[in-house]
Amino acid sequence: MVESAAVRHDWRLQEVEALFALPFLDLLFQAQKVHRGHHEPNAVQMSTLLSIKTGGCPEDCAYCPQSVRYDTGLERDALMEVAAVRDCAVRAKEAGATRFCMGAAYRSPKAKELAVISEMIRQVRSVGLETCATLGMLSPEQAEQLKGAGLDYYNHNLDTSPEFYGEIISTRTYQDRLDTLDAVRTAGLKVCCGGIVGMGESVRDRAKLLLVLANLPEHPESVPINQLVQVPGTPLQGTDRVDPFDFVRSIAVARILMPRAHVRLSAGRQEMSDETQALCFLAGANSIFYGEKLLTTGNPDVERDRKLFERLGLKAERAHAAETTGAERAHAVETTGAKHPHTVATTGAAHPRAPKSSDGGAEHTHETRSASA
Ligand code: SAM
Ligand code: DTB
Ligand code: SF4
Repeated sequence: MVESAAVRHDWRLQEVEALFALPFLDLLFQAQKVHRGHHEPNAVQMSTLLSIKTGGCPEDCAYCPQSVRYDTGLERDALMEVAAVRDCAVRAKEAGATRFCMGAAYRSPKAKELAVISEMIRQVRSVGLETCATLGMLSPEQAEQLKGAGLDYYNHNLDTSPEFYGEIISTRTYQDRLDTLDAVRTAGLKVCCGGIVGMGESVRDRAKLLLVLANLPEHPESVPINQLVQVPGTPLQGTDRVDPFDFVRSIAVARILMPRAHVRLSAGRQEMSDETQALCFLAGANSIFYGEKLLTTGNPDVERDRKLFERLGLKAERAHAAETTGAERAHAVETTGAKHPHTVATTGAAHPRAPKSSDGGAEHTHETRSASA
């Protein structure tokens, strides 16, 4: 690994737009340099998604098949039973995932629902997986409750720039989202926050979304960059498709602005060629959703990913220490076996269908990180 550059929180729009305007190869070279300064270059973190409550959502997000306002033919499902969620987590772990993300089509969860979900989090943790949830808006008390249940990450996306946001969602504000992110961070949870490319936004909107993320007081630990999955019945069905190179550019700029974050190549992989995905990894993506389903739409099957990882020499990254936050993280030694005895077995060897683990069975993975956050 080469020496890490300082992590900045004072990016200017002009600088971000200048990155987007670089020749493609110059941008990728810069992103790859940053990537190698902060991460193991051939390791990819793997999260599996499960929709624990599907459809019937009162919000009007124009991209989303789960909104009650659009006729997408999606069947609604009530909140799942805890035992069924646990079974899915066991299968995800067996397939090689290290993090399990539970998604619910809520505007915000109710107390009764949060009590059940807290139990799901405890069960998923006991399987030996990192936990993530995405349940809509949270109050500070709800975020604390989830932290108390052992939640590691909370996913809440800004989706797009503050300026374009109103074209996509009218039922909650950008500030509502920032408030939830603040509650999540204050509760000591790790933040997973990103957006969607391909909703008809301009390059400036992409730059502005990444600018907001990069200038947060602390960068999100995970930054999911989704390519819009066009679902018939949603208002965004039929939007002009994004040029794959422009999608790769968004990944590269996210990598440069937020050097320590895991940038996740998220929704949209099923429609991407292997070559486009390889360019995303070269641009600094080091996380994926793994397993044949996202929430309600498809994702590449495990076999396709296994072959892709093999062809590219990529390895599955092992689970991180669950309890480090803030200042601790700046010097964190990323442990696997010590804190998460159950995650040790999450390797290619134990699960022949899973992409190979990144440290080949070593006890610890050390990550060099700049201390200036
Ligand atoms: N209801 C919760 C919320 O919106 O906060 C959690 C689930 S919601 C499905 C999580 C995120 O998935 C959205 O913020 C959006 O970024 C992403 N998403 C939803 N539908 C998508 C689609 N069709 N294509 C790409 N990303 C999508
Ligand atoms: C995120 O940024 N992408 C995921 C996760 N966070 C929850 C969701 C993608 C959903 C794609 C459409 C669907 O499957 O319903
Ligand atoms: Fe509801 Fe979340 Fe879909 Fe928006 S993105 S409609 S809040 S499930």
